[in-house]
Amino acid sequence: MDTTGIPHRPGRLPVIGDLIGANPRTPLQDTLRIGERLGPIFTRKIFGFEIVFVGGVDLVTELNDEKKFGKHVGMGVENLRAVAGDGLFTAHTHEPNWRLAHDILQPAFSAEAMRRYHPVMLEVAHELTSAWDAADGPVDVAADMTRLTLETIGRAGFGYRFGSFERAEPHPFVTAMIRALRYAQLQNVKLPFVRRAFAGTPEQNRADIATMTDLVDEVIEAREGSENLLDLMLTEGHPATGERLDPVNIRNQAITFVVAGHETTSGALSFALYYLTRHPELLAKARAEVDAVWGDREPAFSDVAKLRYVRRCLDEAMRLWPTAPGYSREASEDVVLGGKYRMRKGDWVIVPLPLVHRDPSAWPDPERFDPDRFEPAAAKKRPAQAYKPFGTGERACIGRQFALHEAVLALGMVLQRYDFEVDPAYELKIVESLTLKPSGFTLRPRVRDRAAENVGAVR
Ligand code: MNH
Repeated sequence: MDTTGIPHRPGRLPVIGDLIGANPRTPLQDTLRIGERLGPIFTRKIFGFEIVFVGGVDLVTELNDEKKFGKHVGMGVENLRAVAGDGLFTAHTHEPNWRLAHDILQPAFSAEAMRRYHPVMLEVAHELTSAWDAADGPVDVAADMTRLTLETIGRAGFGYRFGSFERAEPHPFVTAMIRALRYAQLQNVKLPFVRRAFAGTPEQNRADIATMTDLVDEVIEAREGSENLLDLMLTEGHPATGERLDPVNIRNQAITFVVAGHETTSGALSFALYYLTRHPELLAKARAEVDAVWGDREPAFSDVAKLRYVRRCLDEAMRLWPTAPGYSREASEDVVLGGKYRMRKGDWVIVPLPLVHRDPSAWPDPERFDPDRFEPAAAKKRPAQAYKPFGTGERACIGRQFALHEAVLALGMVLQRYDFEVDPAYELKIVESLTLKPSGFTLRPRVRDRAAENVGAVR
């Protein structure tokens, strides 16, 4: 698009542009730092390749208008097609397989489907608490939340057990996936030697993709015919036309759902625990809710949505660190954005969500962790497009309800069962792959002594 008049960092150089200071490991955090100074719209240019970023709520409200814009499959997402092909996340909206798969898979995310997943989610949450009961030192929160979410999507989606809690190291699928995601993301790095140093070799990448596809093929082979995602894909046709998904697309969907179905939820749980353990008074409030609503019972399906405050803690964690940290929007006609910036049909911009979620016009004191922002009365006062952790429009997250049920359930169970000893020296450090997660964040969980806590309180 025509970028004249859009701010950029001072000191842009010929040829390399804004390269200096750009860290290939932290593109999102670099963009945040730059955006916080430059305002609601800005560009970054590296080797003649200029990208427009839009983080202001007003402009994003225009971009989220489905009549004028749609999802752009570019940058990070385009590269992922090497891994996930025309799976739901990486498909172009105009590819027939997008709508076909969307319509076939929608029933797997209905309220009724969530009810079926609940026992599986509960079983996996118990594996987490068993692991934490047995831990005699600090636990790596993000690693254990990844075990939880991978196991949950494996079992609920595919009837497959990764055995995450029985392994000291991640499952080989996860190791291959993390490397393949990093490889895909770093294909945007323009300097070949930097790219190779950070991303690994094409041979390694081919091997990683083979590890993933082999496992998925094995899972499809071994399917036991319960009512899960895989089952829908293999047995159901389109609700209107009866058309079925082809085998290559099913494999792409399986990889997509395993990846999209666990990384983000794991990060959201980890950030929520980070903020709650940094704010003991908020943790106490969340736990009081769990105690009041669940007591020491195991939660039934309908108990999960009753944890309104726990849910707000997750919402607020995903405001500060939306674990899928952005999306791209493409003009579907010639438009003028914000009455100023000309976009031709096909021009696109990136929406870095942590900037949208910190726009001071919608979020007073944006850096403060405050779950009460999500009380219904407060939320109603905000512009509708100020909070988009699950994306927007018809290409928004299909797994939202799945993720929220799983995350509220797991966080509720953890608050119900443990006190936490924190490492006071820890400062939040965020690793970027496709998603965001706290790095090196540990807690020491201790099973609560309810009887002792209640002394004096109950008379
Ligand atoms: Mn999910 C799309 C965030 C959990 C499966 N997801 C998206 C998008 C965002 C997103 C943002 C839109 C991306 C874009 O516009 O390019 N997703 C999340 C977050 C969580 C999450 C923050 C957890 C927290 N997602 C899940 C889970 C599943 C899932 C769980 C599956 C079980 N997400 C998807 C799929 C898509 C998607 C599939 C692509 C949907 C489509 O384009 O039709």
